[in-house]
Amino acid sequence: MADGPTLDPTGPIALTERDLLFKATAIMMIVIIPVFVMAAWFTVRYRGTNRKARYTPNFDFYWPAEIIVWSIPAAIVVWLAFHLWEYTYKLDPYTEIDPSVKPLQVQAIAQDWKWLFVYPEQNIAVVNELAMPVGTPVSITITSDTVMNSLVIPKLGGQIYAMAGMQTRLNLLADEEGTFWGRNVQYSGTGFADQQFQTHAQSKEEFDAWVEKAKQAGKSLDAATYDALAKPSQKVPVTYYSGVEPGLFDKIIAKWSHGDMDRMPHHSQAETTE
Ligand SMILES: [Cu+2]
Repeated sequence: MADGPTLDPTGPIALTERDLLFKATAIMMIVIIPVFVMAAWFTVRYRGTNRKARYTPNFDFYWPAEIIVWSIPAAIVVWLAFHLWEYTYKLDPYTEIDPSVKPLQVQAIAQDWKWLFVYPEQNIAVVNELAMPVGTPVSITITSDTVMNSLVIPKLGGQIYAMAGMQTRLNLLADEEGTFWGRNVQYSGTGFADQQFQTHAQSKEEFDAWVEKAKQAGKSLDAATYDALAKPSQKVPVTYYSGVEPGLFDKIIAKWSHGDMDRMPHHSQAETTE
């Protein structure tokens, strides 16, 4: 179902999000369906020409009706509030999916108008393509080297904002092999429409081969190459870099945080990039 990735998830995060969507929709139907039925029924039954319907112009209060119209919506609001609270913790994008497994680290950097993905442990980088082994949790730290962007891979999970001078985080897992579409969903100007990428969820062997392919690129993402890449460009083809300038991700955050240390990533981040 290529047209409805949110309704056809391939990972536990997107699946849980869909569960909540279905549950909330179903529970709201308890009010919505009777309202639509009654809207049609009352219109026909109490039409001016129907002399059989009871005419009660002085009616103004009836306890059973009050109890029904207040208690049912109140119960639904309580139910929705409880489930949103529960799922907000369950789906916290900063929470590791499986604390017993070391996640694959990826750093996502939004640029005008492409996504740069850095794999600090593999020391590679790639523009507009993401790869991950199936069944391995992926921890994506996200920032922007331009205006606010937002990262989403609908088959795997919901969107997280990318902001200059700040770091956000998204933990995902693909439990089936496949190629999943992702993009920026925060309007950012001229090249926004084409700021898309494919995510390849692969077997461990295929992923290792993918890393090897990047390592053969023969072109390293040093400071000068990065500055050239960061300039606005559109419909940028997939590009591999066989090396990455150490600490690049933190430097991009530092560039926009103007020395405001509270907004800098903390120790865990510094350790993974050094
Ligand atoms: Cu922010």
